[in-house]
Amino acid sequence: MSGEGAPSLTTDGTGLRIVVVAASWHTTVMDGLIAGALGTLEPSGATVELIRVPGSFELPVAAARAASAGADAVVALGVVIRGGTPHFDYVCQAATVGLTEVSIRTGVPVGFGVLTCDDEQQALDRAGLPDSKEDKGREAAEAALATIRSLAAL
Ligand code: DLZ
Repeated sequence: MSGEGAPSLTTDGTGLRIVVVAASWHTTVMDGLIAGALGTLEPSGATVELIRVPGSFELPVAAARAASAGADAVVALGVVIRGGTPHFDYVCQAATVGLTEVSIRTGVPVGFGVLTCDDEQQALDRAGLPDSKEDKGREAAEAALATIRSLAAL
């Protein structure tokens, strides 16, 4: 999937409570994703909490708890890198379907910042680090804030 065509999104978080749930595998990439998300959310005026979980498989349950605890939106961050077994597919599927289900069931927007990559370089390219081409942590945070505003208009 290409990163070209990404929109410019409103990022006013005044009065909002945003929970960032972040997996812990692949430390360097995760540090970049978290910095990108927090660098968008904190200046936006939102109240921000960061919750760490072991892996991307655990992101949906943390997002569900954040939603039931009153978060206005959740930003989910993780990195899954393909290995030599089908495990990659199961973790990606669990995270993607789980986060989608949480968002639809609770009505709380979930910004999807889970990288699913063939190798570490693909992840580094999207991590918002100084040499990265893209910043998926920032994009997920912007999407979460913008979706809150979109839903409020309905
Ligand atoms: C087990 C596992 C593997 C092999 N790879 C990753 C990964 O690349 N990224 C990630 O976020 N998590 C990985 N995990 C851990 C699972 O997400 C989960 O934490 C464990 O299976 C324990 O439930």
